[in-house]
Amino acid sequence: MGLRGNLKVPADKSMSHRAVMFGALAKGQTKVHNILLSEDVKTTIQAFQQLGLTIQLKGSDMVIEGRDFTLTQPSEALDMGNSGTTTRLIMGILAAQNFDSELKGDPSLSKRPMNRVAIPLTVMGADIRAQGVKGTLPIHITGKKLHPLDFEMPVASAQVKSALIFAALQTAGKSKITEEVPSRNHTEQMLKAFGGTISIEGKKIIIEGPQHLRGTEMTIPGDISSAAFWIAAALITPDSDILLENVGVNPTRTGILDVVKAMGGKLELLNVDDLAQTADIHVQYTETLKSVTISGDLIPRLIDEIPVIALLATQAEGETLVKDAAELKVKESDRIIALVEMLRALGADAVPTEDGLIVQGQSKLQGALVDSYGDHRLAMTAAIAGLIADGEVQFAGGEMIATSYPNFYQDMDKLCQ
Ligand code: SPQ
Repeated sequence: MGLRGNLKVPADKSMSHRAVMFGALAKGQTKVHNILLSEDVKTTIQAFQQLGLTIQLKGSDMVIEGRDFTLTQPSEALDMGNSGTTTRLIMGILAAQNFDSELKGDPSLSKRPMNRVAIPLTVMGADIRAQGVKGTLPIHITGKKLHPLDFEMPVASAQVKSALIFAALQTAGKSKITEEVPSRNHTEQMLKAFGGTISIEGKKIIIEGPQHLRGTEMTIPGDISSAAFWIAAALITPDSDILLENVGVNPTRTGILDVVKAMGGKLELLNVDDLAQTADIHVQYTETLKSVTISGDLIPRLIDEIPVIALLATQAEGETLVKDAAELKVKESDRIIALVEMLRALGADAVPTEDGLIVQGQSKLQGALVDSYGDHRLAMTAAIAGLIADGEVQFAGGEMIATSYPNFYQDMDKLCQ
């Protein structure tokens, strides 16, 4: 049975986190419509409430009374849960505040490297003490007056870039961040929407601080990283024809659309709004998908979609190669190892490489008990595999899906009726 009908996917997670943070740091009121209330975004909201913010939620509308960069010292450690984005971005904010704070996280987050943010912030004069060797949580931050930075990003990471932008906004002078390979630019775009200034000169981002921002009103579009699961599901499930409405199509996030086109998938964008960077995505079952090579600048544009793209590759003719994606090793799980293990358990032909994986298509998938490693994107990939596998796909850790997509199963039921 195919997937059919229209669906409004949940709001963008990256943008929702940033809307809370900018709303907190601006002066005056910010109204955010269609905010994502997933576990990760709730983590951000709760952290800012502990930092003294008044945040009102009514359905998916949020009203936040900004504090003009002056937060209150929290009375206990801020719990970052499973959210890498909350942790890294808040480090850039707290490093320049006038108080001490402590960050802790769940076991998965407590393994992820925070040095990538702590090191450049320390160069700015920040005082950040981590307990683990790789700068892992728990972390203690003593707020300091920072000085500007001229930094070349060693890895393409929107989280590192955003942390440094938040720090630079609170620092007198011109900070420069050079990004060899561009990563998602929601922070830069949202900064402008809140009345801030940022200049982009080629690969260099320049922020002159200190700045004051003003509250605004915005609507968050659907998350292309969540839409990706239904795009893949519809392409590989016979008799599928779906329309995903009002999805964010910021070009720094649309690598999956380029890959699907290169694979020969039946996908078209309708109602494209260039200004809002949104579109409806129409996807149909495609009998013959071709293999592709995914590498270089394309990787940051689809980094979170690689698990479900790899599943797609099991149904494509030929060899799909993913390279330059070593970043996958430091996500909610080691997504190279965990993904290959899952695909193999399902009967697919997949091998890990140093910086990615190779998938040989086409394989008939079979039901199996697989491990999602407590990683929401792997759990959703397993659930989509279950739509086409012969037999049941079972996995533990399904509750982690709420990290980014609380209504995942309801939406699956809607599309699979
Ligand atoms: O927040 P978290 O846990 O790091 O979330 C993930 C995800 O799969 O949802 C990564 F595991 O997305 C990151 C993404 O990989 C969200 C993000 C952002 O909002 O800035 C940027 C990417 O990470 P990075 O390290 O490339 O900056």
